[in-house]
Amino acid sequence: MVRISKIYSQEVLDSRGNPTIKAIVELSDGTKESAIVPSGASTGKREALELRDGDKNRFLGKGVLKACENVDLSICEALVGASPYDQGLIDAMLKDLDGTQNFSKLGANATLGVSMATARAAAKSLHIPLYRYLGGANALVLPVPMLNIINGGSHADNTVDFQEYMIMPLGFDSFSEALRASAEVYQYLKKILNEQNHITSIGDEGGFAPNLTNNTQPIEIILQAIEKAGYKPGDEIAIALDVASSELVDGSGMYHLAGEGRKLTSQELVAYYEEMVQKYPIVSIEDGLSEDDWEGWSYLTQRLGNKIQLVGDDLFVTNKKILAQGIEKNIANAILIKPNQIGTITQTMQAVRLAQRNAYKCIMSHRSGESEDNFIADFAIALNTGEIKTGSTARSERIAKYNRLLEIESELSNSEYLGTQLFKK
Ligand code: 2PG
Ligand code: MG
Repeated sequence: MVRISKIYSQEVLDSRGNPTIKAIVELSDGTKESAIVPSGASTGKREALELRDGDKNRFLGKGVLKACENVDLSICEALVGASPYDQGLIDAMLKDLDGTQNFSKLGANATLGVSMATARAAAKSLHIPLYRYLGGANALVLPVPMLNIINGGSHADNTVDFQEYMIMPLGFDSFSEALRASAEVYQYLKKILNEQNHITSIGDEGGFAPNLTNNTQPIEIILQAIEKAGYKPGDEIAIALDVASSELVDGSGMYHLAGEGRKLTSQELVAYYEEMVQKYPIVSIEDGLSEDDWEGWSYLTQRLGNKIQLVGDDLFVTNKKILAQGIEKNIANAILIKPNQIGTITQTMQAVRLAQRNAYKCIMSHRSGESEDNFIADFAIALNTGEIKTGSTARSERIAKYNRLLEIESELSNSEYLGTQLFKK
């Protein structure tokens, strides 16, 4: 029987130059695999704990040596000798060893790194791709990408309040064609920004970060870029937003649109979205209201839930218990899936299953702090999420995921790209 023979870690850097964990798992058959954990900037309050050292003399307090030590000592001791092929048991052992609800003892960065690296090692040792190991013969849906081509909010130093302006290439028959069209739009967007004398420096997720005067101007410019590239806005390429509004709300529940110089109640913000949805081909809004504003969310879902995808990110934090409350209260109709919000592969899969059973859409997602690790590409296919959010068509840590999806598409004989079917009722 193949067993886990060694687990250890290394402190490496993420795409923002902050430290993160690389976990390495070795098996008794000689297999060795690793995984690098991502890190968010606009994090939800109820996410699992990302353990940082707090030692101001190293990496401004952001070092992860304690989390590395947890991998090297207690996690290694507990898991050595276990079968790598029982992901559920591995992740249950990690949960038991930690003993808290949110991995506040070991750190979710430590546990997720080990959880991912174990799955990779198991797949490699069985000589099958990761998507096949995690998803079986039914893993075949290439996800529609959400490409964040204008960055604002806490991902860029500009005047745009909303965090992400994304394009969704729906009117295409394959992932590779959809990605090509998106890359073309990105290049035209750069040309247009240049022509209009806007800066073309980019934000954390590879989207441009121009200083624009309000939160609809980015949409207008993106629509021009779609047309210039020769595509039909809406039918072929639609718009998705991540407002990340938990970052905009104050203690009294008012939403500050600093770039527009105004403050809105949640009802007023919903009315703003309704106007936008009427005017523009928007198919999805993420975190339209804050993680604590469940009453507002209920109203938002009543107003727009039948028309567009409403995604809970900070709202649900990939947590099946919180998602269950949302389903019960009829809040949102989709969930963003970020493995490091919850801390293990198994718990991530549980959230996806619960969502799919209740007809909530799932979007596999990167974090704003990423690395060359492309695990989420395979994971999206394994779980047939149908959608993935992993940045623009620039910056290698984003491209690593897209290139892996291209590779998988060429490898699969029975792949499906949902395209326009994604939002068909
Ligand atoms: C988000 C993410 C990823 P962060 O809000 O959806 O785009 O950002 O990783 O900073 O939470
Ligand atoms: Mg988000």
